[in-house]
Amino acid sequence: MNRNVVLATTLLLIFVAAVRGDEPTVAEVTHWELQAVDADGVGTYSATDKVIITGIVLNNPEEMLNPTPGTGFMGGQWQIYIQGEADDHAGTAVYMGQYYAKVGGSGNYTDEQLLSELCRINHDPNTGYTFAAGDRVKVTGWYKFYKGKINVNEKHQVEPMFDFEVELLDPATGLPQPELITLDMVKDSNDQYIFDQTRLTGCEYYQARLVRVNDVNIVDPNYWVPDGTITIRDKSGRTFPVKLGIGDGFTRYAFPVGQIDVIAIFDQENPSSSPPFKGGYRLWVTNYDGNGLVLTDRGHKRGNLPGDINTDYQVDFIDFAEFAENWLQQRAGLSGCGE
Ligand SMILES: [Ca+2]
Ligand SMILES: [Ca+2]
Repeated sequence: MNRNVVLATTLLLIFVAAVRGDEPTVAEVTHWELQAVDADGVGTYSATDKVIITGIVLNNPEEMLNPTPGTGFMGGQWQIYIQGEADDHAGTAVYMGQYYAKVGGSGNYTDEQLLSELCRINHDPNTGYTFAAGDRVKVTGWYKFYKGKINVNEKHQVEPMFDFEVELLDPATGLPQPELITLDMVKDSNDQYIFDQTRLTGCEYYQARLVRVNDVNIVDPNYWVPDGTITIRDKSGRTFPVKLGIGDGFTRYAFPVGQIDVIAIFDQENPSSSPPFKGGYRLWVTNYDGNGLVLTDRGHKRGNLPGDINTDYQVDFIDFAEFAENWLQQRAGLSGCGE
């Protein structure tokens, strides 16, 4: 073929590929780029079909949403938050669910399919390592705007081409230092959420990142249950909702009393699915270790007594009763993988 024919053929192939759209476009983006919003809080990123993001995993997914197949409206679910590093001051949630057809998606995963997918995304494909909070990872996937933020997800499609991949960059780098905020940085003097489209101040600046709020108290401890939402209040009278995860600490321990600190993922889930998306901000604490002063799970268990399930530094019938109650339970997506 002469050079003109080669050029013409190449252009034709590019044109055909573009028209057919058979290869999704993908680019590595910062969380900051991915989370851009307009004046109504609607996500504006659309430069590529898929994105590649990197950062630190902030939570263990099974302490946030129940992965067990068939549970809840969406069936088994899985979600991690990934925080950007250095000057990438943003973060992104990565979500997967079982029953996409309930929300306009292409179908549902069977229980077996869901378990297979959970096993896949809980482990590094190159080493088999089980991901945990504090790992540096790379995620490649599609994305979809939902109630105030752009999530990396499967766009509610069950076909394999919509899968996302999680890969390990560095294991056990540790959680980022939570950013210390006061409620007057995210609530105005009328106790209303501060929304700033530039994301340089207010709630948007902290979305999907780890924050710490000091010297607050819980005003409605009757909502202290797994997956419940409590309210904290500071000395100025400003309040903020704290969504509790489903970590076992919320049943094991009483709520911390008096003035406490809170370490949490700053989240947004707008009450409405239509704009504006300027509300629904909340702090999400996925587990509590019973320390009494800080609403968080420090992740450094004391005692070193095997069998001390409730970590009260003695092995006795209380531990045994819990052991018996949970006998033969398996954690979906972690147990039975690769068998
Ligand atoms: Ca937002
Ligand atoms: Ca014990």
